[in-house]
Amino acid sequence: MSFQIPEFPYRFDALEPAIDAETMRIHYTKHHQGYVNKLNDALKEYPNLQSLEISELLTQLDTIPNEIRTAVQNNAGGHYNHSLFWTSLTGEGGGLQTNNLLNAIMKEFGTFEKFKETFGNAAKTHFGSGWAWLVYEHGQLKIMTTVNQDNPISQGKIPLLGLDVWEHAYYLHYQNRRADYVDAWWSIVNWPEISDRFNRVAEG
Ligand code: MN3
Repeated sequence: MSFQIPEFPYRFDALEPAIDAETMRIHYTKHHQGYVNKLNDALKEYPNLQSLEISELLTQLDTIPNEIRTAVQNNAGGHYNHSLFWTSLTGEGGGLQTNNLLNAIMKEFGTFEKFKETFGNAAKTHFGSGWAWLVYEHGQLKIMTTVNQDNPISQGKIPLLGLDVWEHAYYLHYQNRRADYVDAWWSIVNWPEISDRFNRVAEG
């Protein structure tokens, strides 16, 4: 058994103009596929780890043998993060309606605009490669960032929405203008999907 890249959930041009087709094509076929390949490579001699869920690898990093731990952290993380990223986005529109998630956001951040501002600033100011996240922990929503391909689940938090701020996610179209990419990205967030995730963890 080896880890497989999930099917891409829409056309590469589905998120234009926020994210261009060529960026999406390279991001999925080269970067995401690369993480999957390197993860399988790292686990080649460890059949017991190959049968775990990707989330299990990331929540048990301290039990992974030393010689492959960094490779697993980076590449299982890259696989998990990108799988979540594709399904967090849509070209079909779909804003956040009044629902449990919006209520929780208002409770935590005051207004939806304030939430966007705080999350956006975290994404824009994160130094170097990494991700900005909306996570759920102990009944609360929080905003955080991680470096490289680290994922909040390794720190006991449940990721609901993640924004890839690696240059490979935006550089072809936006060059150094990460802030423009972050601002445009809000228009393609799949809020119905994020709301479903929130309802599942809030009930669980
Ligand atoms: Mn990426």
